[in-house]
Amino acid sequence: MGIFSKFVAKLKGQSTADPLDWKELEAELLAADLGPSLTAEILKNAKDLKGDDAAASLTQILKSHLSNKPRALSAANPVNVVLVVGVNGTGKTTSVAKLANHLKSSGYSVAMAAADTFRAAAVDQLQTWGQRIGAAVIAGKDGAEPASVAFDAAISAKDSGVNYLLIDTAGRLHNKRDLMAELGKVRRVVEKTLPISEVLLVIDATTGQNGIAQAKIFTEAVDVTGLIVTKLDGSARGGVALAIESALDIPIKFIGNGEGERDFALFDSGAYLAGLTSD
Ligand SMILES: Nc1nc2c(ncn2[C@@H]2O[C@H](COP(=O)(O)OP(=O)(O)O)[C@@H](O)[C@H]2O)c(=O)[nH]1
Ligand SMILES: [Mg+2]
Repeated sequence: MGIFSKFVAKLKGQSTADPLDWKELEAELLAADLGPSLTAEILKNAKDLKGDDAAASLTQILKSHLSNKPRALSAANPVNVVLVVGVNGTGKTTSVAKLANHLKSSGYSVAMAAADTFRAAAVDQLQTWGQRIGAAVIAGKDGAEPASVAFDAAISAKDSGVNYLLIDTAGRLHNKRDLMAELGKVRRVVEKTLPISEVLLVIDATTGQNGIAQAKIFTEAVDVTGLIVTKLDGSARGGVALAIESALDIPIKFIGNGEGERDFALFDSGAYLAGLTSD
């Protein structure tokens, strides 16, 4: 049942909603992680809703809070470089592997670069994934700089002519200036060889409003083209995707809903909206 289902059901056949129903809806939207400002905005717009077409009108209102930018992953270049960024623990490395698996299943050739060189375990983690899903991993020697791994990976991807190069990065969130410098350096060295097609920001759905605040720092530091929202299997809060897009105006391109390589899907905005109001 969607977060708006009960409300829509109550409105059926009524000329207007009861004040008590508005209070209840407000509490439900906040509990669903829509955040105070989006909740207030939706409630304001929803005050005009009545009767049998409430679900359709509400869907229109909710849709206006989603991004209009394209959701499909860029395939414009001979080698498409995808930089994956985000806070530690959000699911970057896992998502790089899942995306590689998804692209391979769609018939593309893929390589992954282990540019989180700050933790040795992060390189091992990506290499283990590479073996599991059968995709090449480009890693540096111990203590290599992220930018040098990314530089080598771009040259290797161009030479081998893979369709996609996915670059895993470190998620150290110190301050905006350091983050900008670090990601800017990775971007510049890659761009000596290949253009960057996408920068995907990974957000952990279970962190709610706090995750959105952290994500904003990344969007200010680097030009993010799309989002991957992970751990939707662990989040009972169906509103989080809407809250994220409304706050950032960046399209969610993929979602993660488990720890396995197949627990990954394109974000279907139509189905998502329908799910919010259907029973
Ligand atoms: N339940 C669930 N766990 C996830 C998902 N994505 C990642 N994880 C787990 O989250 C933890 C951190 O993931 P990792 O990829 O290492 O995050 P990173 O630090 O951003 O690279 C790992 O235990 C993953 O298995 C997801 O969609 N659902
Ligand atoms: Mg990682």
